[in-house]
Formats: sequence, structure tokens, C-alpha cells
Amino acid sequence: MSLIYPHQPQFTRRRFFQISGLSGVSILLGSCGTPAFEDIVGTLSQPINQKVEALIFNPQNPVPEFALNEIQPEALIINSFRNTPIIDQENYRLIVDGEVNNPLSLTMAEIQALPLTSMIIRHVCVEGWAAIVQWGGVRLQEIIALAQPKTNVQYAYFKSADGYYESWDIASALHPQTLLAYQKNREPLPVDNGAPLRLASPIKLGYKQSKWVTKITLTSYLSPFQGYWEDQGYEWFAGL
Ligand SMILES: Nc1nc2c(c(=O)[nH]1)N[C@H]1C(S)=C(S)[C@@H](COP(=O)(O)O)O[C@H]1N2
Ligand SMILES: [Mo]
Repeated sequence: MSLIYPHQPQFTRRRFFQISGLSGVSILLGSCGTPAFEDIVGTLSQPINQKVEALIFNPQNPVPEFALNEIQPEALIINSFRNTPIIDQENYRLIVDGEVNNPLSLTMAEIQALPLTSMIIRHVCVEGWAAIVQWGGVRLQEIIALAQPKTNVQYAYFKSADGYYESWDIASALHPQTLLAYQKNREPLPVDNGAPLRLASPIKLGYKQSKWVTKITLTSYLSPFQGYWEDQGYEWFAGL
């Protein structure tokens, strides 16, 4: 198998600018044609400045899905940067906090009582493999709406039980096919794939799809800690 972009620490120009404290605007003005420039252009072409309510009430374009007989049950490779964390499902709570009017602490029973969405999509890992997978779970949009985000919210942070962390733009988090999944290929989500709850979405690369999510924080700013792989040089937006 050819590894296109193996997960190895890279110190990109973009990361340099982040560490040196220069803003996106100075990157834009200072360096056309560099990877940093492409990152910013990619970000600006997305509806990133839209208000949360507008995104909740105006559905974004769905990505075409696959048929049941196209699922590749063996193709999803377990890819974890550490060992699988031990989570007591009975005491598990999903915390939703940050710039919200109604912070949440939800049990799996409460989450599973919300409408179930099922989708068959392609999972794409930058290490050079992909898999067509069925995911079932709750739309992240539903959970975010319950938390009543303030109008200036622009980002969602995801904290995982294994120490992994991620940040997403709010438009991608509110996309109708961005799920907090608890089923894989029509079975309960296996622990190695992120049970009790993981992100699954056809609009982002594999490393954006946090497994074992324990906390979602909604904010108006992007923290310097953007994501486990991003902080080693991987692209933040990572759209498909
Ligand atoms: N918490 C956590 N989430 C994670 C990872 C991880 O190491 N820890 N790896 C990411 C990467 S690189 C990929 S490709 C997918 C793999 O999901 P899978 O192990 O269910 O195939 O999970 C993503 N989410
Ligand atoms: Mo990945």
C-alpha cells in the first residue's frame, strides 16, 4: 500500500506563522502561492462567517451517499495514536459547554432518544486508505441546537478520552451529515472505533473525526491548539 501522507510530524510554513503569532491576514498579504496561502483560501471559500442560527435553519448541501451493498466491512483500519481508552458507558456523559446559553451533560440514553440518522459514506485517511462505512447516530447539529449557542460561535472543539483533540469550523460541525455516531455498519459502535460516541462526516478527512468524544466546547475564537495532527503541521480545514 502506498502511503501518500503518512502521519509524521511536519513543521510547515503555516505552523511557523501560527507559532510566531502572525495572523491569517498577514499570511494572506505576505505569501501568495505557498501552502499557507492555499489553507487560507480554502477556509475563506467555506461559509465560515455565517451565523450559527442561519446554518441551523438553512440546510447545507448533502454529499451523495453509497448503497448498502457498497459497504466495505473490512476496509476501515483502526487508526489510534494511543491505546483504546477505557470508558464506563454507564457513567459516561457528553459535556457541551463554552459560549452557550444551555450547557449540557448528556447520558447515552438521552443521546439515543434523539432522532437517529444513518448514512453510508467514504472515510478517507491521509495515510492512503479509504473505506465505505455505514454510520448511525445523532446529528451534531441537533446537540448544538440543544445547547443554544450564542450568535458569535464560530468553532467547535472536541476533547477525546485518549487525549486526542480537534477543532472544526461551525459550518462543518452543523452540516446535516456530521454525526455523533454510536453505530457502525448497523451494529453498536465497537470500542476501538470510538464507542460510546465518535464524529463521522463525509466532508472531512479521517483525522478530523474524533473517536471517544467526551466534551464539545463552542467558541468564537480558534485556540492555538487546533488539533492533535494539525499542531504537527497537518491542514486544519481538511475538507473532502
Ligand atoms: N480520539 C481519537 N480519534 C481519532 C484518532 C485517534 O488516534 N484518537 N485517529 C484519527 C484518524 S487519523 C483516523 S483515520 C480515524 C480512524 O478511525 P477508525 O480507527 O475508526 O478507523 O480516527 C480519527 N480519530
Ligand atoms: Mo487518518
